[in-house]
Amino acid sequence: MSPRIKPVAILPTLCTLGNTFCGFLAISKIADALLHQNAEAFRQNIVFAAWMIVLAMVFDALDGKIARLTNQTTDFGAQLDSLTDLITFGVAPAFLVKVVADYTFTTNGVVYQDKLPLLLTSVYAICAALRLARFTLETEPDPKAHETFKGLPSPGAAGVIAGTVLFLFEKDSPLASLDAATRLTLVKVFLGMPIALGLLMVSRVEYVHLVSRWFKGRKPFVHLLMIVGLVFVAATWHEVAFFVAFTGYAIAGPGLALAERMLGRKLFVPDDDEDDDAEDGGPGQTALIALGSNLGDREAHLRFAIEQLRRLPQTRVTAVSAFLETQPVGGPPQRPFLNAAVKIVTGLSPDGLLARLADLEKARGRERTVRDGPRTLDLDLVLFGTTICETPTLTLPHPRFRDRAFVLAPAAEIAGDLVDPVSGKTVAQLLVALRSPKAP
Ligand code: PH2
Ligand code: MG
Ligand code: MG
Repeated sequence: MSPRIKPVAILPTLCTLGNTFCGFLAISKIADALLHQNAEAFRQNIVFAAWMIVLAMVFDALDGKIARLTNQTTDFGAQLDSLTDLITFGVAPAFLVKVVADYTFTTNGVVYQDKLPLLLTSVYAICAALRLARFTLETEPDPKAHETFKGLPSPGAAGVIAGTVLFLFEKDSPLASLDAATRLTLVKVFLGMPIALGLLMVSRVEYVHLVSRWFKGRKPFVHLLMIVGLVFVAATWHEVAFFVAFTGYAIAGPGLALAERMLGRKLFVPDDDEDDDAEDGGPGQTALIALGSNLGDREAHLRFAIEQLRRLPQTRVTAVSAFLETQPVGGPPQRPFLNAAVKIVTGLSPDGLLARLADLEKARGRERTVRDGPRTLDLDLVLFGTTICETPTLTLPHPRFRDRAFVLAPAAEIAGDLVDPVSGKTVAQLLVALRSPKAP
C-alpha cells in the first residue's frame, strides 16, 4: 500500500465529529450532575446527557448514510466512527447508569456500594468496545449481511439506557410522580440493564437493520404515513416512546430467535432490495469494469457478460471496448486471455454492483481454485466514480489495475479520460506511464 494520505470526506467526517462532541458533552454533563447538591439540578444535567446520546445517534445514522450516498465511504471514516461510538455509546451510557445509581442510592439512605455499580457498568463499556472492534472486522462477504447485525448494535444499547433515563427523570414522565421507594426499586432494575445490554452486544443474536429497512429505496405511501405517525408519537410522548422503542428493539432480537426456534422456521427474511439506495434512473456513478476470459468460448463469455450488464437495474452501459487478445500475466501457464472494458452509469452501490458481477461470473461456471488461474469469466470493478475504499471484499480503485496493460488498454479505448482518484492520473495517462516506465 502506498504511504499516500488519502483524501478525507468532509461532510460524513463532520457528522462523526458531531457525534464525538455529543458523547463528550454527555460525559461532562453527567459529571456536572454530581457537582450540585440539589435534586432538580441533578435531574436537569442527567436528562441533558441522555438527550446528547440521542442526538449522537442521529449523527451516527447520518454519517454512514451521507458517506454512502456521496460514495465517500473510507477506511478513515469507519475507524473514526467506531472510535467515536466507543465514547458515545460505550463509555457515556455506562457512566450515566453508574452516576444515577450512586446518586439515587446515596440520597435514599442506601449504604454506599462502590463496587457493584462499577462492576456492572464496566461490563457494559467493555462489551461495547468488543462489539465495535468486531463490527469493524466482520465485514461479511454477503451483501445481505448489511441487512442484519450480529449482536445488539451499540447505539441500540445506548438508546435503551438514554430512553430509560428520560423515562425516569423527564418532568412529564408518568414515573415522575412515583414515591421515593418505588423509584429506588426502579433504579435498582436500571442498574441491572448494562450487564444484559453488554451481553446482547457481544452475543450472536441477529438484529434487523431498522434504519436501512425503513428508509431504503421506494416504499408504498402508507409506509411514509407510518413513519410520520411514529415520529409524531415519539415527539409527543418522548418520555415513554424512546424507552419503549429501544427496549422493544433490544428484546426483539432474542425474542425473534426464540420464537423461530420454537416454530422451527424463519420469521424474518431479509429484503431483496439492497440496491434500491439510489433513485431509479437517477444520474448515478460512472463505473469501469474490466472483463477477462481464457477458458471455454472466450468471446461468448464476454458477450454474455455485456448483455447481462445491460440488464442490471438502475444501470446503463455507456461504452464497450473492442475485445483484445492478451498474453496471460501471472498465475500458472495458461491460454491467452480475451480482455475487454465496459463503462456504465449506475445507481447501484459499489457493494451491490460487486455482488451482481460475482453472480454473472458464477453463471458462467467460474470456479476459484488457483490464484490468477484460468477462468471462464472475470469481472473486475476497476473504478467507481471517485470512490476510494478498502474493505475485505472490495478495494477501489482496483489495487493492481495501474500496472496491467490488459486492463488499461481496453479501458483507454473507451474511458481514457476517467480519473484514478488515488494517483490523480487519467486512464490514458496511466497507460502511457505503463508503456514507458523509464520516463522521467
Ligand atoms: N487476469 C488475471 C491474471 N492475469 N492476464 C491477462 N492477460 N488478462 C487477464 O484478464 C488476467 C491476466 C487475474 O484476474
Ligand atoms: Mg482480474
Ligand atoms: Mg476478479
